[in-house]
Amino acid sequence: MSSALAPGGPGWAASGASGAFRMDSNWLPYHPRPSKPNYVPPPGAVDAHCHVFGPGAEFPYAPERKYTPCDASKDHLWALRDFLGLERNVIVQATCHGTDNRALVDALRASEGHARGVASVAAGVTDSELQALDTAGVRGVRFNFVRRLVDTTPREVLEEIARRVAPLGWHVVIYFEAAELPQLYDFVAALPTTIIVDHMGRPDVAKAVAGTEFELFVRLMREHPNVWSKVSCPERLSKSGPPLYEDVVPFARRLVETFPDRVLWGTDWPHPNLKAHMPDDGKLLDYVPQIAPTPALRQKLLVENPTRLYFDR
Ligand code: 0GY
Repeated sequence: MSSALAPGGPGWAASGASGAFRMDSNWLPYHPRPSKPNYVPPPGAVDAHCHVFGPGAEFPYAPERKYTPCDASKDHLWALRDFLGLERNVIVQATCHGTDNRALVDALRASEGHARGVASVAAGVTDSELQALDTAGVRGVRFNFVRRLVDTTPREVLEEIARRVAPLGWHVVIYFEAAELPQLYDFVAALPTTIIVDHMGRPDVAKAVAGTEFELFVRLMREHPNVWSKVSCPERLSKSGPPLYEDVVPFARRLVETFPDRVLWGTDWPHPNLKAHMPDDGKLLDYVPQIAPTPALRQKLLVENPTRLYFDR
């Protein structure tokens, strides 16, 4: 890693323009000077939800995208990983790249085994394309139901994709809003792979942690041992705000304590679509002991669970 890229260093600042692309004017770029976390993660800790964006001049953003981001290169991601004391990344294909996984694959190949990926694929993906993604380090596909991010894909198409990737040992990462879960419950429960739900299914944290909405999500995990959750993105869910995001803590902590072997954590760097507040990535790491209050829980959350899911082969 070039030290010039270190967070806060001269090469760190986000570029809002690249080739033919300009970051949306109502967007915030990633944090210009993340703080060094007080919490020191255990050896082998994984950031299991983060993205690379472009650079757009090299890896163009998809024509069908709903937003144009700032560039966020693989080298910046590695610099953040090292700065935060993490060792590995799981890079999730973001909707601004559609089903063109070239930026993701480029990052995985350059990672020297320190990154795995979650791709987005179209209905017509061939077996050899899936095999090439697998060789690069892809271990899952992402289904996105968040309407501001994507146009709808028919469920039959998604079911077919899940059937195609299951023999590779891949899982499905699924992103939805809590209000959608009643309609999605049976679809999710019937998928034939391990399922990872992004950001706890985006609960409304103004509601009770033991209320009907979050209970449905807990029931999904309780009744379906193949369902995991990311306990990431307090900054997206919180109404009380930074730096503690204290209103999100009871939701994440409940999942970590109830399902300690099926939770993952990630920064979500470079934090797409944030318009009011950009989190300090160091503070996001300091949030981990709030939601995983013992060393044993943190070892599972940051090391054992993501390693088992992504890095055992
Ligand atoms: C996230 C959240 C968001 C965006 C995407 O792929 C994406 O564009 O996932 C969001 O806007 O909530 O996990 O990065």
